[in-house]
Amino acid sequence: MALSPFFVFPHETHMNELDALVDSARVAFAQAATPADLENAKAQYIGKSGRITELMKGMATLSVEEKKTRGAAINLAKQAIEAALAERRQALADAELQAQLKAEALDVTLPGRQRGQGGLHPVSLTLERIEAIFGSQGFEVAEGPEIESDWFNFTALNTPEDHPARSMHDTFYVEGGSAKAPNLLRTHTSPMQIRHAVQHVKRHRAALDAGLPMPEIRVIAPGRTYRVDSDATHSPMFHQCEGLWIGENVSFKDLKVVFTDFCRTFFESDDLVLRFRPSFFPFTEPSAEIDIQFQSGPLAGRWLEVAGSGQVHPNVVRNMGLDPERYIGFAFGMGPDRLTMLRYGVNDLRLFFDGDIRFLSQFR
Ligand code: 2NL
Repeated sequence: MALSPFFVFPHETHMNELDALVDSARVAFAQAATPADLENAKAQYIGKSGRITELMKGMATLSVEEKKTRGAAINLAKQAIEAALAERRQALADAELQAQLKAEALDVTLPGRQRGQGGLHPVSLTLERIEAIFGSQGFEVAEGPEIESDWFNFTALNTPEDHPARSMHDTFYVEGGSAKAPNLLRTHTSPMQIRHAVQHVKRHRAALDAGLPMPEIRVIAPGRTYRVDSDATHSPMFHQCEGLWIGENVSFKDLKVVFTDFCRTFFESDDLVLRFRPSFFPFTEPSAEIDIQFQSGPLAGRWLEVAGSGQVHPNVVRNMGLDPERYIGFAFGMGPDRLTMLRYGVNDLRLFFDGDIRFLSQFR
């Protein structure tokens, strides 16, 4: 586009020194990136020893007439600089406010923080299933102390004084009690069944003494147990659930029926068979290991040991306060930790007790 004939190039204008001063102040203010920079720049122009003050002082030698016009011109320049300063101050304040608003921005459309949903431990889920299944077969649930006396944990259960289970290598002994009757962390939940049976017998003492029949004892004892043992399949703390059934007419057949029903319900499969394999426990005679075999599914074909069992030893029946000639019973003991591993296909017991929520939360 052609230039207008009235256009004048800037270098041809007589830009007076005051205009130049105002321009340079504007540039200096624009370059100030922070309020502190801006105040420094301000001092150079309108501070006590700034350029404007210098110009004012320079008027001393002028005539009154010259002072008037020169003073007015300097004042105009000063006002222009002050206006530029105010404008820049505002701009910096606005920018700072915008930055702060941006930093503190709250996106109200984001989903709220959720409270973690709790859930039961997989072994607790197993214990609940065990209690529900045996509950439906008329078994009570007995819970009690984890610190036990030597009597309830060993002696009442017909365990000889020199039995290896009583050694310091196998059992955690705790303070309290005496040398002859030490306290310990229970190594199984049978002591709780003895306690339950003793209470039951006490409640029905009068009937028993009158030769009247006593209601059957049908109880399970789930809970924490402790042994000096630690590897991929043993933890010093583990769970146990024992069952006890005592009456005048209870037989091994009843145990088989009850336990077969339990296994089929617990593993949600009727395609499963049981095997009772002769074994030995101090508190039962005869004794048997209970193995199960799935006929289909991922575990099919292998015999899996799931419980120990047997007819309650006459000495143990006597320690419950009952006549072993009249009362006979069956007991079994199983490991809920191992049952949980089988049910979910977990191969390392320690995963249950490491407390890693990523593992544990898969089961709830
Ligand atoms: C096992 C073995 C068993 C028992 C536990 C028991 C309890 C009383 C009387 C007699 Cl009160 N016996 N319990 C009997 C046989 C085996 O458990 O291997 N458990 C995991």
